[in-house]
Amino acid sequence: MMIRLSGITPSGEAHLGNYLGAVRRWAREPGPDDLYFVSNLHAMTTPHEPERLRSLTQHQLAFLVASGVPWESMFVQSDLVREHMALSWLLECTCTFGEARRMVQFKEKSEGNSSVRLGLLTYPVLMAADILLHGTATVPVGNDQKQHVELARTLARRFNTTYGEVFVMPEAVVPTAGARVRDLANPAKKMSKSSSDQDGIVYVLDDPAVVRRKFQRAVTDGLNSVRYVPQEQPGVANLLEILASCTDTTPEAAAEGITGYRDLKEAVAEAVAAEAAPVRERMLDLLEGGAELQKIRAAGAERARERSAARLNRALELAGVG
Ligand code: AQP
Repeated sequence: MMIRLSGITPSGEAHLGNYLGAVRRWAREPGPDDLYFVSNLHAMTTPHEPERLRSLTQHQLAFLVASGVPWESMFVQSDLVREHMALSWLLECTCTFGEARRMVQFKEKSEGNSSVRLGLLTYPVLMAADILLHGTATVPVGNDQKQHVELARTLARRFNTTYGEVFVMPEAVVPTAGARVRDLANPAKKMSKSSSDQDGIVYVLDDPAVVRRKFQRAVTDGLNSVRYVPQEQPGVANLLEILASCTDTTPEAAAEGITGYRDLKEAVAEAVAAEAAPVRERMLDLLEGGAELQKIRAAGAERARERSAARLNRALELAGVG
């Protein structure tokens, strides 16, 4: 089995970047051994509200199901909280403080913050536990997460040689190119769940009128020229990339026949609303019904537990605590 593991963190509601950049691809090109999980334990490294986290976890699971990601391949991380935390502890006791402290994301996110949660330091070890628990062979990650996969490899190697062979050696792979969606209000930034400016983010659950309004307000430039030149016209390029992604074409081809920014914004808003409509409807059904989502969640947890039990038990035994 060549398990490929990807996750989505419920740090906010699902947006167009999550969909066009990742989740639509997970649905369109699922590998036979792929695993997808809602990484809700990772949403606790910064202050969070328990009820909101609970509901965002359901929201992101519904998003995966509604987008067409095979439901047999998904689970929620906290449904295996004992398993993930047990392995995380074994790995924390395998990792040095220096290794954890060297993580670039920790350095960046903790700088100037006087009340950093310890979880921000240790979350790459939890990520290593996510990866190693399920026997993952490949982890599609961007540059910002490569160092964490490298840490998972270091810890797997050290544990295997110190205590005995148990973990598959994971490898970071470059994800198949998906759209890189930028913030509509600030095209220099990527569209992000935790962004403070709501106007720049198009949520999957936004109704079509809201989608239209957000695109009408999207930042462009004073050139009034619809062409794909990202360095000179980042706002227009972002709109063309979104339009191209929704209509399965190239940004250059998407620009053809569109003469003004008003028409461009209308065309993108229409394409996005059409692309998101089935996902939005299915998500709302799943969230309203509850029972179907609960069934999928429980079955996913059961499968994930079965898949990981022998490996975890072996690791505990090798470390002298099982
Ligand atoms: N703007 C984006 N364009 C393309 N892909 C994106 N992804 C996120 N934003 C964009 C991809 O969505 C998947 C799930 O994301 P995640 O939950 O793991 O975290 P993230 O990348 O940190 O997403 P956000 O929305 O930016 O969240 P916050 O604000 O909490 O950091 C990933 O595959 C990601 O690449």
